[in-house]
Order: sequence, then C-alpha cells, then structure tokens
Amino acid sequence: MLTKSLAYRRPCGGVCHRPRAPNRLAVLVAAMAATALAWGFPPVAGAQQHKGMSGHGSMQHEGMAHQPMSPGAMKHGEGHPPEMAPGHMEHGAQPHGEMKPSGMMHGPKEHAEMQHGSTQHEGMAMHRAVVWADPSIVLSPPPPLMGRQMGQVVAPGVPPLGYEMDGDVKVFRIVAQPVKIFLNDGRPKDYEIVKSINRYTGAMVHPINQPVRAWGYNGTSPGPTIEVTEGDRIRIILKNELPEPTSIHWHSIELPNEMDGAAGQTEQPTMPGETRVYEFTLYQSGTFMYHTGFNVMKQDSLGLGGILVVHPKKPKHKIDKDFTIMLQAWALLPGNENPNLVTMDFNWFTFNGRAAPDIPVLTIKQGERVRIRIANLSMNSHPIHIHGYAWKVVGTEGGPIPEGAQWSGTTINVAPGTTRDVEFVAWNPGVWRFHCHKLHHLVNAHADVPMGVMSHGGMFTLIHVIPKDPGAAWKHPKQRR
Ligand SMILES: [Cu+2]
Repeated sequence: MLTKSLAYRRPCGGVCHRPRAPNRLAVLVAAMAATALAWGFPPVAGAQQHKGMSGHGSMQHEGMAHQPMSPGAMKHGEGHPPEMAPGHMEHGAQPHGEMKPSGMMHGPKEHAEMQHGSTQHEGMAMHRAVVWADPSIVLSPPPPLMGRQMGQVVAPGVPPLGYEMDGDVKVFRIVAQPVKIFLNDGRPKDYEIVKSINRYTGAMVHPINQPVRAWGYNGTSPGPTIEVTEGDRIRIILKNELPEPTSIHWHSIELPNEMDGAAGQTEQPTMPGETRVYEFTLYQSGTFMYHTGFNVMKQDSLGLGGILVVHPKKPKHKIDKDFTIMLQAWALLPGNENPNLVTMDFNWFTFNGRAAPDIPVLTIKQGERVRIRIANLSMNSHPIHIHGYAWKVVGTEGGPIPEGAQWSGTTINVAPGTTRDVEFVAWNPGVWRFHCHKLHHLVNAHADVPMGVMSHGGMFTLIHVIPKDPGAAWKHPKQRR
C-alpha cells in the first residue's frame, strides 16, 4: 500500500528500491530514504549500468524530475533519437507549459483528425481507431508503424510495428494512449468467398456499431505486433500518454529482473508524460505478449496489450501463412462505450480487437503450411476450434514444443496469460469456421443476433482455403483413389 500510494502521488515517489527481504520496517526506511533523495538530494549513480549507457532506472529518473535535465533526459519535442538509453526520461522541464496552448487550440475531436488524417499515418488499423482523451493531455501521433519490419506474420486487423537500427539494436517505439476502437461497424458483411464457394449467399448482419473507449498502443488495441528473431537485442521506447502511470511487462520473456516491467517491484511506474526505455536480448523463440505491468486489472482490461513474435534463428521448416490472434473480452452495458472493469460477465469477445462479422477472414492457398498463434489477454479461457482440419499444437508461451511431445486436436484451450501455436497443412479446400467453442463467446452482447446460418458474433471468423483446382473432386490425404 505504501509503495502504491507513493507511486501515485509523485513521479519520484520512492519505490525505486527493490527490497531484498520482505521486512516491512526495512521497506519503510528505504522508501523514506528514497523519498528524501527525491526531494532534494542529487541522484546517486545507479547500481545498474547497461552497456555503457547513461544510467538506468529510478535514480536517474528521480534526478530528472526535480533538477535540471541530465544528459539522458529528453524533451518532448526533441524527437526520438534511437540511441536513447534504458531508463526513465522526463517529458520536458515544464510539460504543462508546453501542453496548454495546443490543448486549447485543439479539442479532442481536432486531435483525432490531426493524428489520424491522411498526412499523419495511413496505417492499417488507423481507419478504425480515433484517439480520445482528457483535452489537457496532448497526444502525439503514433510512431511509424510501417517502417522496417520482418513482415512474416499476418495479424488480421492489427498493424505491425516498424523499427530502426541503432548499431545492432532494433529500436521500437510504443506510445500508450487512450484509443477509441470499434468492435463492430454495424454494416452487413457479404462474404464474397461464401457466394462463390458455399451454398449460403446471404449477408452476415450485426446491426450494432460498438465503439469502445479503450487504452491501446500506437492508436490500436491490441497494440501493434512486434516481430523479431531469436538472438536480437531490442530496445523499446515506451512513452506514457495515459492519464495514469503505466509500464510494459514482457510476458514470458526471460530477461533481467529490472526489465520485467513489474512496476512497483522492479521499477518505477512510468508517469503520464514520461518515457521509459526497455532493452534486452531475446534468447527464446515463440509467441509472447507485451502488456501493462501496472494497475493490471484495469489497464489490461482496457486493452493495453499486444503480441511479440520471436522467430527461431534456424526454423525447422518454412511456414507459408503465419497468423497471430489476440483474444480479448469486454463487458459493455447496452449503449455504453466504457468497459465495465469490475465484472467477469463479459459480453463482447474479440479476435484482434474485432468481433464477428468484422473479423477478417484468414485466407490460405490449398497446400500451404499454416501456423496460427493464439494469445489470451482476457480473464477467461477460450477453447479455439477449427472445422475441417486436425492441427498439431506446436508451441506455448514457453516456446516450441519438441516434435515428439506435440499433440493433435481440433480445439485448443487457451488459458488467460498463455499462448498456443497450432500448425496444419491446408489440404482441405473450402470455407471453414474458426471460433471459440464457449458458446456465449460466439455472440455479441449475449444474444442480439438472429438465428440462422453464420449469424454469429464474438470470437468467430472463417478460414478460406482457396482450392488449387476448383473443379477437382474432394479427396482425403489417406484416400487411395
Ligand atoms: Cu471463448
């Protein structure tokens, strides 16, 4: 309680220490000492130095908050050189002086246009997200999403995150911001593929346009997909433009304790307007997540998470289509855009921030080897089911599963906080359902869709396997002739 309340009150609130023993008195004394330092004493060189960088963590941060800018500090308007060192950075010497004028010039609506107009960024997901916030907080346009990137995975509806190189380090920029997302756009979906292949030719209708006042990264929730290779050293520059402190936890990554993003235990929370730099080397491969590490129940539920894919240095085999799906759940009272954060009665269920019928179809060519990486940031498990195929479960959030231990299935239960990778060869052409098998999770707002073919909502989409020869007779791989 002590550390939490201090952390909220002031950016330098004395939670920088990591108590070694769970001794309350020691914690209190250390907290008081750190608080005293923060209020008047010069910063002490941090115990942790990172590869010759200018210092790290709370001590550096405390110094900046109350004293002239030190070399590692950065003003808001100075741009973001890739050489920024790990640790906290202050927004500017007088953040509010800087914010007020433009805050008065542009209301939230103008901000949205400014940031999401054609000149700023035409990123994949921008058309559906607008920024909302307290008008006193000026939000930056998200950093470029379409820069240098690997581009091997496909995250339907979610943009990839571009990076720059600083020597051997891949530098990513993440801005935590309030975002308005739309789970459905309220228009009927006339799936062309259904017309050409299936017997049913009607539109899939969901009459509700469901906006959500969420929190996201770089204008979207889930945040952009980060894609790197095993052995890479990465630097992530987090800027907090939320109205409360935050941090990023690197979910399932084996890294130094001070990079874990467990704000309150391993680092100071990053205050509104501040920047925090994470840097570590990836020794694993697989499907991981990044999500908030502060006030987690609220911030995760508001959407602060994304997928981190680490490709192996030497892949065992080529994957032709490599999809990522983030599972989230929202509790939205009728007519309400603000998620109810204190209930387990979720009624909207999304793949990559969208509910059916607005979840993009996964398109595959017959014969391609497919991997689907499913990550669960919600509070319930989701048994994700496929029609027409049995897949192999090839990976978890712990990394690849050895071949002899992989198991077959058509439904994979993805528990909260886990990821599951499934693989199959797309021998079976057609339009196949891909959905959560908890039936409540198939409908939006618990029922307001008519009965009938494909009249689903929630966690539901289609896998379209384009036939090599549309005239060919159906044949099972085991079939002799
Ligand atoms: Cu489910």
